[in-house]
Amino acid sequence: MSNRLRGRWVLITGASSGFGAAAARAFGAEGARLLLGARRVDRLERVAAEARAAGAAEAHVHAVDVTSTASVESFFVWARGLLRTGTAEAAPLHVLVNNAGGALGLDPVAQGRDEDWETMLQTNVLGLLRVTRAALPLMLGNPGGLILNVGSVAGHEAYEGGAAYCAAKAGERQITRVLRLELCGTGLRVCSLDPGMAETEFSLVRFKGDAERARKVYEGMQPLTAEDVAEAMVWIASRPPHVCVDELVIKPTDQASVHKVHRRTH
Ligand code: NDP
Ligand code: 8X3
Repeated sequence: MSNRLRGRWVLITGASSGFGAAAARAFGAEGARLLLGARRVDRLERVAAEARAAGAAEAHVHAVDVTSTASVESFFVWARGLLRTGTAEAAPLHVLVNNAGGALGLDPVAQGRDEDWETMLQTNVLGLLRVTRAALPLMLGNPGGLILNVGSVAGHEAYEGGAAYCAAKAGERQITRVLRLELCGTGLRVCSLDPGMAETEFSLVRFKGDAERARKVYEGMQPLTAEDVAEAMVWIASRPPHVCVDELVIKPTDQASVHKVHRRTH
């Protein structure tokens, strides 16, 4: 692995579990400096300790709820303090991983719940916009930086019960494309990393704590792990500055499409 990430600042939202936590450990192993956000600070503290043990030059945590502009703004006041903006030692933010998000429910539109729809759009779409708006001043002027948005195969394919989540991840994909156009010429790179089935807390959250229903999602097939996805994130971020991975779809070998998943019966 190159040492392109050593000492670089990497900010990860949704770092308290799943992809975000694995990303903190993986960027940590590259010697990066980490700014980690999510709502569960106790979990973030644990992840930061793991990232430091893996080799992170620094790992700092702060609460953020991406559904709230005020929360995102106060998170960035904290982040700017650590980056020491406006001082002689000011350091740019090199990588922003917009990962916070997820799904709630799998109800058909006819039975859909407003609060689920609103949360999915607030986190996956508006949260990503809020965080990106706040991060951009810390990234502009530093070519080679990367905004890495976590999308999903749900942004490419439709499935029953996925109306709001598929819409949200299609929205993420379009926002990524818009940013790619808006930032062309700044040297900043923008990527949508779009995973298929990965066993994290995603399904537990989607099914509101129903562990048995969550377990069944991956029954008989081998899903991606959070580490598989984090490894892809590090690869994308450590390409040379003139290389932008615009979109990357990563799926389990057992998943050919959202509707075709090979499951072993024994
Ligand atoms: P997890 O549920 O394990 O992680 C989700 C993370 O998002 C948690 O750290 C959670 O932290 C954070 N989060 C959720 N809501 C908010 C909020 N309002 N403000 C701040 N942070 C928030 O799932 P994954 O790791 O799988 O999911 C990460 C991303 O990957 C999501 O965007 C998801 O949609 C996407 N994805 C997941 C796939 C999968 O199969 N697992 C496949 C494709 C994409 P906290 O609760 O502490 O705030
Ligand atoms: C998570 C993968 O297929 O449940 O984004 O939408 S899927």
